[in-house]
Amino acid sequence: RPVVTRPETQAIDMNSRSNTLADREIVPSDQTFGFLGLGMMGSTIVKDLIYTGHKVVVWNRTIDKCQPFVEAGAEVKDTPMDVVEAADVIFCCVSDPKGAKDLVFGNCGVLQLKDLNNKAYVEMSTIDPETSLDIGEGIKQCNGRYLEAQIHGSRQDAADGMLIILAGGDRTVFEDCHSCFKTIAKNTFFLGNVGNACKVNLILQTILGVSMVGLAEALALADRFSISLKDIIDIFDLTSMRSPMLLAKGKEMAKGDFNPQQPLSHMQRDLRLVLNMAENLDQSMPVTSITNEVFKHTKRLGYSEHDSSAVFGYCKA
Ligand code: NA7
Repeated sequence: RPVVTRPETQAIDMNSRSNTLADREIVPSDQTFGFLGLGMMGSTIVKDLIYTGHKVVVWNRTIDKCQPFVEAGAEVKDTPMDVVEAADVIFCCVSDPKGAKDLVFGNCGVLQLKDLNNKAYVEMSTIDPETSLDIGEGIKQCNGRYLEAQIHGSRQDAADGMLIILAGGDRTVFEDCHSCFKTIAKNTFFLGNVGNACKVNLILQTILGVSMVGLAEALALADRFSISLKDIIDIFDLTSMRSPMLLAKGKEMAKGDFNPQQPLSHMQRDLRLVLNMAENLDQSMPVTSITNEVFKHTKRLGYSEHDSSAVFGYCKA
């Protein structure tokens, strides 16, 4: 087994701004926005929301991560329920479906409030359609409005304000979020009912995961032949197969630089969600199944917190 060191956790730079913000005329909504989850994605998004003049109330499980946001002007609350009390629109952006459900249905969770009084809840964590339907139903039963707003893009895309928002559910919430989405995304799609945006997001992740393993396997073969990976990538760049994502990932693989833009554990989570979704439909997905196994094994080698491109580590081993 190769010895794998964990990637360094980068502190959020509260002074950095995406270049794109200067070109966007953003008139901040006068509503109060709650934000649950200040991981890499959440903190980057909140930083820009504060910068563009939104009033923000935050909560994070590890409370220390809230401090830079207090200094930037956000209010901090002790529990998700407290955030909901203080805000009109509440975003959630945590690691996985279980975390997303805990924040809604758990102790001190959103639904402890019983009457949400038409407040809006926006789920940004990557989740499967069933989880989204459950959360949406819970919110609606407590007189709230629900939108799934899945974020497609890397951590760098978030830092650049270049995410793509895929939304489904209550259209009035989608409209309430207009100035927030304009701050963080280059494109926003409303895809209809709850569940649709989750499906589209996971389908896009399938394309990404399968492509990444194909690239890693091919580059590992080149490496065995001692062919320069740089040459392969330069030639690949001239072909009709070229894509910005595959080029970027190929360069990372060649350098062995797996700085997490989209952590490998998130990619494997998404493939697992895709396969569960397909299982319910009896849809055969042999290539995705194998891709999932490759990512699972790469996790076991210690690359969970590295970028998904670290799958090259498995292919080379
Ligand atoms: P990170 O940087 O790994 O951050 C994960 C966040 O989720 C972080 O704030 C965690 O809190 C929080 N988390 C995880 N599990 C829980 C539970 N059970 N309860 C409460 N909070 C939790 O991920 P990213 O920011 O890159 O991505 C977040 C989502 O955006 C993800 O779904 C992507 O697909 C899209 P912690 O700080 O560890 O206390």
